[in-house]
Amino acid sequence: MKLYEMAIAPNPRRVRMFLAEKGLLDQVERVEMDLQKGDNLSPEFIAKNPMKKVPVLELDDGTCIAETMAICRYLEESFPDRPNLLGSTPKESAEIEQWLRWLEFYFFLPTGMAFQHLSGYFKDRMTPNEAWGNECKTNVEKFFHFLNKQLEHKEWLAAGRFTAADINALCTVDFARVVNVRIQPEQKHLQAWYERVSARESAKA
Ligand SMILES: N[C@@H](CCC(=O)N[C@@H](CS)C(=O)NCC(=O)O)C(=O)O
Repeated sequence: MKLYEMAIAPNPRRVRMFLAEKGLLDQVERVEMDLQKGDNLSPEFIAKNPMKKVPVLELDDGTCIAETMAICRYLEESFPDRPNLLGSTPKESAEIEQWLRWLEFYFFLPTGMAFQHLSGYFKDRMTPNEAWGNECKTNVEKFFHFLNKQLEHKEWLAAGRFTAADINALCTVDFARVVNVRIQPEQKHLQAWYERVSARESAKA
């Protein structure tokens, strides 16, 4: 398998951390792309993912899978003997899915929008709107508070154990640094969870 990615980009990190938790990193050849230079806009790459985004997992038969969670689901189902990260009962799967959707819609997307609209990183392919960037950044700050409250009485976000929800939240908390949003000193539950998840070997992947 080949993973098209960029090491510093947050979505590929979610996949690498997932692979590391499953002990599968060595089964994947990593192909580093330069997104700002536009490696993802070449005809060869568009043939792999017409949405022009990384990560893309290319299977040995040439099939290309785009979308972080689609890749993670493929890995989860292909390697069922490895640690489960997406739920092993209907109730667990539903709770994890609920969190994945909250994290995607109300945390990752606003963080990405704030980054794109405030930094101008992709100004060659979009028109940044500072007011929208600031609105998104405010929503990211609100989500930090939400996470802190949710973690008041639990160690992990979903299913009472470490799951893909913790991976996605960690990668987004770290990504939020690019728009200057950080865990606040009073957000003690979030900080304790952050230290727990960051201490895992997979967080370095
Ligand atoms: N929904 C996609 C988002 C992928 C995405 O936005 N990837 C970013 C890097 S983290 C990218 O490739 N950006 C390049 C661009 O927008 O030109 C996923 O979950 O994989």
